[in-house]
Amino acid sequence: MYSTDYPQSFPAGFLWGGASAATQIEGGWNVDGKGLSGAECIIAGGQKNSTQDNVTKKDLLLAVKSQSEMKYPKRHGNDFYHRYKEDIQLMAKMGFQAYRLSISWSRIFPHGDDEKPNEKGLEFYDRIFDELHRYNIEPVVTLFHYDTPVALTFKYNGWADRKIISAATRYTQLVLKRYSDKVRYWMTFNEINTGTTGFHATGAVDSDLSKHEQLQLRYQALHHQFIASAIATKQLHQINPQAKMGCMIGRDQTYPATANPSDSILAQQEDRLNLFYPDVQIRGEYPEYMNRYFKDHGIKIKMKPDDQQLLKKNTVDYLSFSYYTSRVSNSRPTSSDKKITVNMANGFNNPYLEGTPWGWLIDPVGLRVTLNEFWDRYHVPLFIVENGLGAVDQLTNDRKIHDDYRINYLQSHLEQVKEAIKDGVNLIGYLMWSPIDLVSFSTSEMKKRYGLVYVDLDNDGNGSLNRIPKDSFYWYRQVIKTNGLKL
Ligand code: BGP
Repeated sequence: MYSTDYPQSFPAGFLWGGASAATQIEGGWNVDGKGLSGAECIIAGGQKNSTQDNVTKKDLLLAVKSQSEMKYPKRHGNDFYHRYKEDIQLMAKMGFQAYRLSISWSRIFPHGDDEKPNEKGLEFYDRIFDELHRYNIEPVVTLFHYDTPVALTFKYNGWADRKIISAATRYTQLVLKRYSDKVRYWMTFNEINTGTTGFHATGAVDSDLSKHEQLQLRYQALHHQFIASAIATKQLHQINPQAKMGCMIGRDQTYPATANPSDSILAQQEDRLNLFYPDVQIRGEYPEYMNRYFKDHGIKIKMKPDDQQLLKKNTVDYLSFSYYTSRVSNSRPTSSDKKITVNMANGFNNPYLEGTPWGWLIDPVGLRVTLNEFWDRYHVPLFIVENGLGAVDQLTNDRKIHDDYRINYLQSHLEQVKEAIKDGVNLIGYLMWSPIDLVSFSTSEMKKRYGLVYVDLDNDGNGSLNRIPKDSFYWYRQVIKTNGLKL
């Protein structure tokens, strides 16, 4: 019988917690046999940002050199490598039920494709997962979070060469198996939809190419990631049929600038360049609209005969995404329409929204729209695996951080999440970014802070690394305790 009941709030079993990534937290880059990843060298080196288009091999060589000379203290992340027990205890104090982290490929295979894995690296993640389980915190693990081993950039130009797939899937087979009884939730590529901007996602140096050649190379590299993702999904389902594999995209809800149909069609076209990724990974095939896009832009994707079947047969179990902001498509910008780039996406300013100190537009309702649109489109479980506010925090004399702005941000987004659940969306959980302050990815700064816990470390690497809970820490603890009843 059809029931008109609808959920009133967060369901039982909803996973509350937070998220981070190896490159931005771990540190410990020069211990226990770890190799380097391209993105972490660039973050640490500070010469360039790895989300930029103009990273060259020379930059990478320089960054590797600076790394080995230990010139750049930011490379320490927040030193999670040595302080994980304290950090996990703090998460437990907030009542975390899940924590998302990524495995650093170059900690396991220092050069990406070494003959033997680095046992010390594997043991590190064993310790992390065991520690999390001690507090009943479910690990949620990203296999690739912007950290292709730098050796594979030199060898294959990262994901541009199909040969990287066998190295990548040897790594995924190993870790999926090794941690099969410790991890149930996995995801393949972090924000795979940012792969056409910058160096970070594909680990491919293409600064000497024309714009068109660059796009060709990046879409080809992304095809290789789709294939590696499908293989990893197949591996997981064979190893542990109960475990779940997700895809992960960076979501900026897209609005037309006006009710003019030309803005609407543009918004749809630009949005599809992001929806393309979950379309492939959830529906198992390249969508028709991309054929036209590729043709119009002179792009040809080289596929092997079995690729299409592989994609079709190995779709993911859930859709996870980050949400920080929204964007505006404008087909007829005038001089007063301000162009902005937020979260690696280009768009226009939205006069209805306020921005963060870094200009990211704050749009909680956009999150509800996203959740509803994703649920309507895919009907697979959804998982918010990043949402948070980057801000400058002030440590007061009595060693407190009164971050009501962060509480407001998280609270207003959670209110909309609750509405989306009432709308009928099937949501697995909410993981805020990030429990402990970490190095910002797009700016390589420490002062752009996201944590509920403050880390005493400045942009130049000075500080005790001591942890201090912020006001938001106590607020979030209450939210989790009441399963979102008290926001
Ligand atoms: C997402 C990335 C994260 C994280 C976050 C915040 O795009 O997945 O790694 O960094 O954005 O961005 P930023 O650190 O650039 O402020």
